[in-house]
Amino acid sequence: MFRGVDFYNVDELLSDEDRLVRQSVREFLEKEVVPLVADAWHEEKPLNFHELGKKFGELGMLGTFLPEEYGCPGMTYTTFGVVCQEVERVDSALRSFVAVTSGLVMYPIWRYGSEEQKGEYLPKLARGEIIGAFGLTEPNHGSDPGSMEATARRDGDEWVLNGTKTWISEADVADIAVVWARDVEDGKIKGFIVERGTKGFQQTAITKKASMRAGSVGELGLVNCRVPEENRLPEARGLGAPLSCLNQARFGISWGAIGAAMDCYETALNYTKERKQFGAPLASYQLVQEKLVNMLIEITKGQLLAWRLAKLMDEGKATTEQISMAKKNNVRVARYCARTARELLGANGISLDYSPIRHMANIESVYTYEGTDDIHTLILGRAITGYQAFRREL
Ligand code: TGC
Ligand code: FAD
Repeated sequence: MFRGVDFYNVDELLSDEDRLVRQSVREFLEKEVVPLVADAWHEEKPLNFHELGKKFGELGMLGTFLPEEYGCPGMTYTTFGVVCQEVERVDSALRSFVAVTSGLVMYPIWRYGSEEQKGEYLPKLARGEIIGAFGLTEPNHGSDPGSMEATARRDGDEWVLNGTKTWISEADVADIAVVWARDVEDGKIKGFIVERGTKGFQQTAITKKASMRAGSVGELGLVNCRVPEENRLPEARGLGAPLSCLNQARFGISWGAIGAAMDCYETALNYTKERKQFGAPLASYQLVQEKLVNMLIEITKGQLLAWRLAKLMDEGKATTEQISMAKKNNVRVARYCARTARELLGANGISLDYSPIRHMANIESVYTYEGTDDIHTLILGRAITGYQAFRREL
């Protein structure tokens, strides 16, 4: 079993609960999920999150950081980070499912929902009984969700929703979706819970992906889709509401990406110790050692950044920009490690019998979603210079 990459004794910074949860998650994943992942990815047959989700729920992996109410686990952001690291070590699609459920579906309901909405949906989501999706991105508005075209029109006790959300994780299999649309009356962005089967609500899968093939992504169509006023998130007012949810999921990515990087590093280390060329193990050559050492250094820096961010999150002190830095840096680390590990495995590196090429393809999604690498650069650039460089007048 994987023993972890821990050159700087980061484990000592974790609590007993963090380590206990990690051990249970690791044992479950190694036994039940690892054997399925490469085939699921190869065949683009997404893992069954309706089945896996229930076990994830039992292990406290869904909404980990939410307080112990409405059936939520009541642990810390640090424990959530540890969970994300474990699942993404196996496959990024697993972390996507955990981060979307926790940060993009449970969090908005907990933070912006009514008592009835919390009582209705949070226990089921925490137990993995239902699956959720988060619809923000549109065909014409990805990095700039503030320009979204989806509309919400009040009609008596109902809202009529129109628009298209695309590239939505678990869109096709979700039982509920938290969907964002602009109120045609006051121009403000509002959040709605739309249930599967609602008239005018279409859920379709996107296929032929060359990344995240063990998970599902799709489109949500809203065609005169009517939802009752009770399904509007009453406390969500404006773009800040969906963006605050992104903070939670971006935090999960900052830990998760290091999990993928660790798996790549460990695979490359084991392989180069075994594989001989020119009569000696690859690991005995200086050029190979340099690559392994650089991976380990980047992983260790990323681990420390993620750990510190978790502590700031637990204290309620993390800023959006600190989250951006950790997301940006740690996804870059994963991208670098996946590519380097792939290289160190030679021709075997392009086979799905080894994990690096799968991580490498998955990480391209992670580099793009939850704010592209460029968008996080601009968020940080705005913070340190005071100039926003997202928009320009033409
Ligand atoms: P801007 O004027 O900066 O902000 C509008 C209002 O929102 C507030 N705000 C935030 N609040 C909480 N958390 C954040 N991260 C926030 N960022 C901004 C801000 O204070 C303001 O509030 P107020 O009260 O002053 O109105 O908005 P902008 O339109 O200029 O956009 C800024 C920008 C570009 C940074 C933002 O649009 C952005 O982050 N774009 C990236 C879009 C993105 O990340 N999409 C992700 C979709 S979900 C997804 O990818 C899931 S992947 C699946 C998985 O996670 O596994
Ligand atoms: P664009 O915004 O069109 O960007 C294209 C390129 O232009 C990028 O390189 C970008 O960095 C660059 N760019 C954009 N603006 C600027 C600028 N101002 N200055 C410089 N460069 C710029 N969305 C959801 O709402 N929910 C989900 O669950 C979800 N899941 C996803 C799952 C997967 C697997 C993927 C791949 C995407 C998912 N997304 C989801 C969508 C994701 O959030 C968007 O893809 C992302 O925000 C980028 O938007 P875009 O693809 O439209 O790219």
